[in-house]
Amino acid sequence: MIGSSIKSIKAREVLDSRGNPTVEVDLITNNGLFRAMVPSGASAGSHEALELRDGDKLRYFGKGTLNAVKNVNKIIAPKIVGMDCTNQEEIDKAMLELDGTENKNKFGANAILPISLCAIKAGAAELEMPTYNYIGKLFGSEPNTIPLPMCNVINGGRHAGQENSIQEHMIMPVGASDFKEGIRMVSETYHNLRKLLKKRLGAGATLVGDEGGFAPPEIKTVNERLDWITEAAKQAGYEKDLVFTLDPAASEFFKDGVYTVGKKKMNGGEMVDFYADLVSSYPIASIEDGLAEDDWDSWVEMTKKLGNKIQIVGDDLYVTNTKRIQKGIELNASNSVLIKVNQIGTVTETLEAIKMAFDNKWTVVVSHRSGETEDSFIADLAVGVNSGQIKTGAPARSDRNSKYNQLLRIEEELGNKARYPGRNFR
Ligand code: 2PG
Ligand code: MG
Repeated sequence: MIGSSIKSIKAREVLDSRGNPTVEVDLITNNGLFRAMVPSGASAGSHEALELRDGDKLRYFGKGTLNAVKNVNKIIAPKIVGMDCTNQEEIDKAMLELDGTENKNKFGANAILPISLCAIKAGAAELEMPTYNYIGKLFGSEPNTIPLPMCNVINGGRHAGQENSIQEHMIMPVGASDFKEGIRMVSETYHNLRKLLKKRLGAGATLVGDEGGFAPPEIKTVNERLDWITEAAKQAGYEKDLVFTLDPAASEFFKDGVYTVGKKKMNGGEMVDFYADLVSSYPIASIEDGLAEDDWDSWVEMTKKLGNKIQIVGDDLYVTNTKRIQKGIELNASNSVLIKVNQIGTVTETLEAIKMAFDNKWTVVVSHRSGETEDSFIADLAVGVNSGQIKTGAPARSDRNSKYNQLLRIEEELGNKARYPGRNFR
């Protein structure tokens, strides 16, 4: 087939938004150059596919990715070059077979993923489609939904250099009539929060964490943080248009059966009660990773108690892995899944995870990582599968806004066809 075969693949080490090395791949077909970059987590789940780091302490404190780069250039590329770029499943399958391990332990998911992402972009170009439409074709959907943005406005936990703290405090503009209006509501609220913080606590309180949300060290409890956000939303005039979502990233403060939030120590049941209290006091619509990644019993308890009121999202719990999602479905451990491409390592497996969730009436939140790049692929992914929700940080910093900006473009491109879920996201 003219134009569709992959002519070359080349990887290199570049920097992510935290200044850590990551892998970038250039893939060339007759249609030109297609590029993809790999994101990286800080509060990563222990069941994720392997992120291969060199371990050479003399380079980037051991975080180098030269071995992953070498795996692409020397081993994977020679097998994939020559393949038809529109054959996504075959490309991903070939890489999985070549790696041959359960968790991409041989090459690293950071070697496999960028090729998979480049292939999607090249395949879309070959078929003269926008990437989201090509994803829709592979997924069997008619892409028309611009996702609700779940925007992080206060960073805590690992992303803000804190311990025993809720990680992400987010707002979702459910009252907007389209994405463009939604992102404006969020941005104006974010800037109002900045003004409030500066006025009352000084400029130091407006410094930001890894995902662009403010990280005021003096505001320690989740209640106080939500109060500040409420005030900022009120001042912006959007109090009724925004709901809150949280990602406590509970595996980070769970040890030997005990959850420690601030100075408070709780067991799983008490942790669920803690969330139940919050849900009755604030307009919280969604809680992700409220419990630790292997504390299945507490997840089941939380879903029983709060599952019909709010969205309960598994991130570290499922790691975009159909085996773990299947277990969650059988146990009724949540009603939603977070999707991160680098947790699993190929586009094909990512789409399978999303399909499994939808087939079981779960919601899906497509997500960034705390270490990001300028690659905006996840915006196309969210539209391509009609996920209805995307979590990609504060409406600030270009690593986060590259995704929001791509969604603005897609919404414009879809014109009258574009749908925005608003309050009906569940
Ligand atoms: C999360 C993510 C992204 P990280 O926990 O959901 O917000 O963080 O990439 O550090 O795992
Ligand atoms: Mg999370």
